[in-house]
Amino acid sequence: MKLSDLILEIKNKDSFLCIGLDTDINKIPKFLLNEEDPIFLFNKSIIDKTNPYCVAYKINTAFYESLGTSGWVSMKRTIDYINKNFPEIFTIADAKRGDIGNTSKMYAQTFFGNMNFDSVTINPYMGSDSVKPFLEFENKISVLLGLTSNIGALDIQLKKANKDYVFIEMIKSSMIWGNEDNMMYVVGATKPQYIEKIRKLIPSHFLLIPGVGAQGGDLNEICKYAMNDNIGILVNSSRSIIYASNDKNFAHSAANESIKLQKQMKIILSQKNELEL
Ligand code: NUP
Repeated sequence: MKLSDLILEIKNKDSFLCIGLDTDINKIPKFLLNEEDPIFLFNKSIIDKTNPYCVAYKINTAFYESLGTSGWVSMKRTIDYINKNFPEIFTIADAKRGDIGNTSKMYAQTFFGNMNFDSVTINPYMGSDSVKPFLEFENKISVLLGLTSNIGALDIQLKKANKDYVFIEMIKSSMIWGNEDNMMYVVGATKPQYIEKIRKLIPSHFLLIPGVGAQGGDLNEICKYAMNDNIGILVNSSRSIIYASNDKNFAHSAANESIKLQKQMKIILSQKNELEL
């Protein structure tokens, strides 16, 4: 998918919501466990009810890989289901890969070539040769970890290197590896105080912002600094949506949580439009 298609979908749906399918076999409703593929069935139910309110689904691969072969099968069934039934929805493999070039090429083939995700998250700290193989795929987007939402971001990313933070130096170096059409950055919703600085450095790149919901990030605060003329952000929420309830109506509850966020996003988008008029 091209970035321009994603922007169109954001405008059509008045939403920049990304729903995280962090599907944990220990957290899904117990009655699903009798089914042949509970993980896929859970995802399918969530997707069927929430797709009108979101523009992206993010599959965190750890939840699937931890189950071995059956997890990979559930992941493939999920991505195929989205691509077949909702091709307008952007998909993200949250896999945080990256290795020497020779190996990164295989990771890129896994998530772009074989699994057919639109994008994959990449840990960029091994440098340009570890990211380049992902950028060679056409109409795919590499999402580089910029400033992450976790407390451990303080340990390295928010230490000073030269005059600036390590993560700022990383963005400065990496922004020339690709362009605004094939690269995005992850910026945690829990660290809004750094977003203005990031936007000065990369005014045009899309940002994938996780951390709203269970991690406590504030949607309005993020949007104030992170949005650009092309909207420029996808905001992810996983647990607060997909585990909104644990009974037979779980997918309906997930839809209700999605609607709450989508409504807030619609207001933010219309306020932005008014300001620009
Ligand atoms: O900095 C990051 N923070 C983060 O939470 C980068 C991420 N990729 N994530 C992922 O976003 C995390 O692994 C999980 O899949 C999702 C957030 O989930 P939740 O806190 O909304 O449940």
